[in-house]
Amino acid sequence: MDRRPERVGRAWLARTVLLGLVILAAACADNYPQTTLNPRSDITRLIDQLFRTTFWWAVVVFVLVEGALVYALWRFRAKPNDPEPVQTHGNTTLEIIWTAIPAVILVLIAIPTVKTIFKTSLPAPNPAVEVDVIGHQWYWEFRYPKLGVVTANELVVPQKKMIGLRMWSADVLHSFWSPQLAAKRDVFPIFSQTKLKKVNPLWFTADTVGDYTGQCAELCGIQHGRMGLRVIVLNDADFDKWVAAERVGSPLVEGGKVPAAVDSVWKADSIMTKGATTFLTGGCISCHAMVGTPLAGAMTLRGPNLSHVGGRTTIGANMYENTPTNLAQWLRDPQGMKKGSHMILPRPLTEDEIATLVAYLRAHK
Ligand code: HEC
Ligand SMILES: [Cu+2]
Repeated sequence: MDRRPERVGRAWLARTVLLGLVILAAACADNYPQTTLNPRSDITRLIDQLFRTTFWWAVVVFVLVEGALVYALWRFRAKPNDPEPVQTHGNTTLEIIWTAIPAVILVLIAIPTVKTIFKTSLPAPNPAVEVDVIGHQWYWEFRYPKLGVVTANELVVPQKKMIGLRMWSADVLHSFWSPQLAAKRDVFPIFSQTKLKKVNPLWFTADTVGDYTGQCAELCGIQHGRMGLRVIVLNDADFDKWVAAERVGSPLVEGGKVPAAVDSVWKADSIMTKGATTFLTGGCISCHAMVGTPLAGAMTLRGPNLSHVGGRTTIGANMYENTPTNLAQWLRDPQGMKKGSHMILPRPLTEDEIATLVAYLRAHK
């Protein structure tokens, strides 16, 4: 093989260019959901504007500086038999100029930056819907204290309404981030012994109905990468319908009590009664609040509230589609489905129990 330095150099250049092209092509993929460059809410638009302002300043600086550099390299390059050039040491005027210009540019960038930081880190001025966001290893809990809803992993909100989030963690540091809808914001463990007893606010107003993804953005353990979320934006009528359904058996509405009318319908349904029994004997109750069981009203169990899990589009924090097959496999082998997760069954379930539980969980919309 030819190992002359210029050949090796050229091979590296070719590889670098190729890698660059691959990265560029990947960036062009359409419908890339977790992009900050396609803002769909008021707060992400503010951040995007700031990014673009800073970016264009950087482009101008880059072109001027690199242009001057390339011009100087070419114009004053050494030619054969050139005499030694004049040696210059220090030039006060030049030094003042090249200190002053960057200083002015930095101030011009700092003004919108500081303004945006202040604006985006305040609590929501007048939220239409308030949600408490609680990070857990490795899923998200969403509580709507005023609407009486407790759910997980899918933050359902109405469009064009200011949503006010208050965020904390039940265990370690997490960070809430839905790139198109809401800024990235740290979620602190308020019950820890550290000094970080801080509930962080965040607000956003979603432009349009849609389904957006998000992700924990602070390394928080083995399944950090699988601590996803969805933000589902509905129109007002659909949102009201969703709230009404979620309120049935919510810990925030009469401590999880089911209205008598609903209760009698459920009691007549064999899947509901058989399922509730399996939920107890299978040990699910020790970690999950569930409507119609003695711990329906519990707020601080290890796992997500399952009272309306049948209505969620995904399970495992946006990891799997919520289908009967995935749900069954989740119950058959939770550690195989999400290694290291805190769902550890006290004993394996029989296939009969799994079938009962799948039907039972799916019936809870
Ligand atoms: C030791 C505690 C524990 C036990 C026991 C347990 N779970 Fe879980 N479960 C969890 C945790 C924690 C999660 C969240 C896992 C994650 O996404 O990281 C979870 C998640 C789930 C989910 C997915 C929910 C969602 O919205 O993503 C379902 C469904 C579920 N469990 C059902 C059950 C059933 C049914 C049983 C009983 C057979 C059971 N679990 C027993 C802790 C437990
Ligand atoms: Cu996390």
